[in-house]
Amino acid sequence: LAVEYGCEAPFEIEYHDSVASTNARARDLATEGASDVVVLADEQTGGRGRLDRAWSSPSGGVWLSAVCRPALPPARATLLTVAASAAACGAVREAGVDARIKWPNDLLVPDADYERGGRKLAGILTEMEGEAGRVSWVVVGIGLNANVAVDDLPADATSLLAERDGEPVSRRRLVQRLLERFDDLRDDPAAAREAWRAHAATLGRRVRVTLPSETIVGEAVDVTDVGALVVETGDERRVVTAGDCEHLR
Ligand code: BTX
Repeated sequence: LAVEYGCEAPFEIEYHDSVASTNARARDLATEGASDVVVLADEQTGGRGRLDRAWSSPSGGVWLSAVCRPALPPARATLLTVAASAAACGAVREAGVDARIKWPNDLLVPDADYERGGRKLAGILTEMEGEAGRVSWVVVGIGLNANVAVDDLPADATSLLAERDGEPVSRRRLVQRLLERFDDLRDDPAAAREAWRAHAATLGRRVRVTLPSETIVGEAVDVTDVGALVVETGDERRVVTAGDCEHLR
């Protein structure tokens, strides 16, 4: 795998042919003090999404996790999720696939049959640890269905291989571009927000956001520089920092 990749990325890369979860491995490295390291696997046997949901990670995908130590208060650590989605979306678009960002953490490819969103191409899982009002580490996990057959993925998912009519993508170039963009955007909240907005599928849509304690329905009108969604419900503006979001039209 290291030979296939051979990236000159702004991160040191640890390669695995197969690993349970790159996020779990990255968390271990983070607690040992690592920084600016990326764990990259061809296959995950126990990939995870949010809320401990399973993430299918067959061989041929891009499953990676970056360990970062940003000088940020915990409330701003979600900036890294914004930077990662914008970076992944940009890299995918360079590979010729029209991906959009669905708040908070999905890349979708629009599909005529899926007017409420599209098929899921990628997902991002950010985990962090902080103390005394400071982030000690953040692990940003990106799962991108690159050279994977759709038969090996859940329904409603797609892959770069499928969207490119069976032509495999260069994972080396994809990861290199993704990590370069991520490195640029993670220190530049204004640029990250602009890049995010440029590719957003959620803005201007009517959405239903499910929070642990309530459900908000309204129009998604903006995203803040740390990635919170601004929803207009008719009588008020709500700023939501996390939750599951459904596009209603
Ligand atoms: P999520 O909780 O938003 O999405 C999980 C849901 O997405 C699943 O319940 C399933 O319906 C669907 N799903 C599962 N696998 C795939 C897939 N390969 N493609 C499309 N849809 C799928 C999103 O969580 C965050 C996922 C992060 C994955 C990365 S991979 C590298 C790193 N390591 C790790 O264990 N997780 C992250």
